[in-house]
Formats: sequence, C-alpha cells, structure tokens
Amino acid sequence: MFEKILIANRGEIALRIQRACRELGIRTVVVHSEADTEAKYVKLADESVCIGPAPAAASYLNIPAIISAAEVTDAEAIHPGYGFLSENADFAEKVQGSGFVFIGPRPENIRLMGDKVSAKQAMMKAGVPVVPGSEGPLPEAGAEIVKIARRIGYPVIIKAAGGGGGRGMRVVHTEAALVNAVNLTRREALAAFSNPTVYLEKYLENPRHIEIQVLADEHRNAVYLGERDCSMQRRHQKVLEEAPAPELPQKLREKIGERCAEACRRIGYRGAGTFEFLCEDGEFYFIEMNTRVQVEHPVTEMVTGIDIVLQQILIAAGEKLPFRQKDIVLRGHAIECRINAEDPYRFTPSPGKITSYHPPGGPGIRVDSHVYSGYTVPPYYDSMVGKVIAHGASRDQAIRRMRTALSEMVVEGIQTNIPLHLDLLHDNRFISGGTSIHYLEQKLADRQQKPK
Ligand code: MV4
Repeated sequence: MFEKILIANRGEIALRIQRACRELGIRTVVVHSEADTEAKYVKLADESVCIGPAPAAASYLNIPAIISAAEVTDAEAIHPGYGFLSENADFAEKVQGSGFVFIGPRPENIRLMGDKVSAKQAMMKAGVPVVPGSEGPLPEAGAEIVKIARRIGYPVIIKAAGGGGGRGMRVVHTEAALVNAVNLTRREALAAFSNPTVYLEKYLENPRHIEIQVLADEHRNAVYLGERDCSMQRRHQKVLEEAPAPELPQKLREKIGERCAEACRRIGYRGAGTFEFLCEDGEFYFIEMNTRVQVEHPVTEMVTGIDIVLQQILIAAGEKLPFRQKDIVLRGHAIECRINAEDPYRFTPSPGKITSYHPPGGPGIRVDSHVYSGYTVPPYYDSMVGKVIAHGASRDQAIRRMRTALSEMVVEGIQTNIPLHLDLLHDNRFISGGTSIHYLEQKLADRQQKPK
C-alpha cells in the first residue's frame, strides 16, 4: 500500500479523499492555491504545498507545479478528485511518466472517453445501447448530412466530439436548418475544443438522466454499483441526486449494469467510472462516460455500503476488488442535496465569510463539507460548499430525513440554495419521482411568472 498520497484538488473532495487515506493509514499531501491557505483540510493534511495564486489556471491546473510538489514531498500517488485535471489524459500520462501512480484510469481510456465520438463507438462495440445517430463523425458534404438526419428522423441534436457535460450542442428541428446548424456547431467546437469534429443523434425530448457507477481493477474484474438518477439539474449543473433511480425495474438495472461492467472488461478499464445514459420509455441510451469519481458518489456509497474513494486507492495500488457482483446489494434509498453558496432563485454566486455554521445530524444523515464557522468561501471556484446526504429504508423516509436535516441546518453570512432544496422536497412531482431533465428549469420558469 502507498505510504503517502498527494491530493490534487480542493474543497469537500480534498477532505473526502483525505479521510479515505486516513482510514488506510496513508499520509497525505495537499496542494493548494493562495486562496485556500486557511482551508481546514489544508491544516488537517500531514503536509501542504502552495502551488500558485488563486486562479485555477495558475494553481489547480498547473501540472508542473503539482508534479514538483509530489517530488519534493516524496508522495507515491496522486488523486485528482473531480473537475480540474481529473479527466486530463495528458496529466495522467505525465504523472505516470514522472514515476507516480495516477489514481484513476489508464491515460488511453481517459483519452478514449474524452472524445465523445470514440467513446460512443467503443461502447457500441462493447454492446452498450447508444442513442441512434451518425455512428461516427459527420461528413463534410451537406447532402450526406441531410441523408443521415433523414434516416434518424427529426428532431436531431448536433454535438461536438470534444464537448460533453452540455457544452457544444445544438438541437435541430427541420431539414432547412440542418446544414447551417452543423457548420455553426463546427465553428464553435473548433474555437472551444480545438476540434471541429461533430456528430449527430436523435434528440430525445423528455428523458431522465440515469448513470451507472462501476469499479474495475487491474485484473479485469469489474462490477456495477447500481445507478443514480441525476435528472434534477439546472443549466447542466446537478442540484439533487438519488440512488436508486425511482421506478427502475430490477431486471433492467441488472441488464444495463452488466453491459457496463462487461464494457469495462473489454476496454481494460481501471478505477471508478460512470456510464451516463438518457432514459426514455424504459430504454437506456448511452451518451458519455466519466472517468473520475463524481460529486454525487455518496448516494451510491449509502445504498451499497461501499467506500468508492477507498476502492479507487486500493485499485491504484494494484489490489483485486474485494467483492463480486453477487455481494453488491442495494439497501434503501439515498438522496444528495448539493449546497451552493448562491442566491437560491437568482443563482448569482454568494461567496464570503460564513459567520455561523451548524451542520445537521441524526439517523441516516451524512454531511460532506469542508466549511466551518468563520470560513471564507473564496470567489474563484465553483460555488458548492458541501453536500447533505440522507439515507432511509425507503425513498419516502430519505425525503423526510432530508427535510428535517435541511430545516435544522444553519449557514449564515452567505446565501445558500437550501430554500430551493426545501421547496423541491415538498414538490408533489418530485415526491412522485421520475421527473425528466427539464423539470427543474420548467418549475423555476413557472415560479418566475407567478411569484408566490
Ligand atoms: C442529449 C439530450 C437529448 N437527446 N442527447 C446534455 C449534457 C450532455 N451530457 C448531453 N446532454 C443532452 N444530450 C440527445 N440525443 C439532452 C441532453 C440534455 C441533458 C442531459 C442530461 C442532463 C441534463 C440535460 C439537460 C439538457 C439537455
């Protein structure tokens, strides 16, 4: 096992990774920017190295500074967390090339999934159901593009191969608008991702966003840890996630989960990963794969009892998975509310000093947060200040526990989205379960029209 791991991230996930290291008796090095010097997890780490000024480009994305920090502190492995460099294949390669272990997938697998066209082709080959579409990059010739779209049927969506997470997409409803939309998306893709490659898919009008968590080791063992429903989102930012997905039949979960695990074996995947699907009318359609630990991993941990971050470390150390598929049983229901420092209905960021902080507790409640009374939320990074996770025997119990937790939670000095969460937790459509990816935005738009 490793003696020392460097954590190349900040905020709640830096603390989360540190806790897993402690459990394993591994010493920790935290790298941080000048804006995070006072963060609790920096003080809790065995060692810390300031790697640059506040802007992420100069610190958390500064590859030479991070590798130098690993060298001077004699760390053996680097955990990238989520965001920042976590899905940067060049970083993973440089980490390995400098003699450290990258706690994550092989660089070639990160690269494969980073290109959404090659990811989709690999998944098709591995037997994972994908959204019907161009089955590769769109050709140059307008007539060819028109043919493909006619075969698929309108509406279609044009996506950039270098995009993902909602960036570089355009919905097209008519043939008259098609070629123009493709050219526009190509130009935007070239500017944003230095890659003009685009592809086309059938546009699904009202899907849910369901993702499958997998773990795979170096020895071609792979398991799925069930799914998460992440449909409750605004502008591609997830707000509330849950596991399992409401109303998903066990047979379907097993079928799609097994396809994902098998795909991992096929491509020699290593580490934690997430297969993202759109689900409509009982069908799963693969869209993208994330090759990192995700923000919402705790809901899966709560229903499976498996520590995903700890498993990432064991896998990186070359160990075999300590369980098989039949050992993985989903128990009860878990919901996560992301707590953001922002205006709950205008969504403007609200950084600043937290003057008073009282996290909730009680049965089934977990809080993953790095903040404390007196902590100042810096304005330079994303606005998430923590996550509250509620577990219950049933979805109804998880919802009730979450309502109690959020109503007793105190965060003063900054604005948070806790009022929005409490509103959602009393929303009849949410309570019924199974709302689509458009539900929250529609609800917020309705609210704007007739304020309470
Ligand atoms: C789609 C889609 C409908 N049809 N693809 C947005 C994020 C990126 N991961 C893929 N996205 C979508 N792809 C087809 N063929 C609708 C979306 C989408 C979406 C997906 C997941 C979660 C939230 C979303 C919000 C708007 C659009």
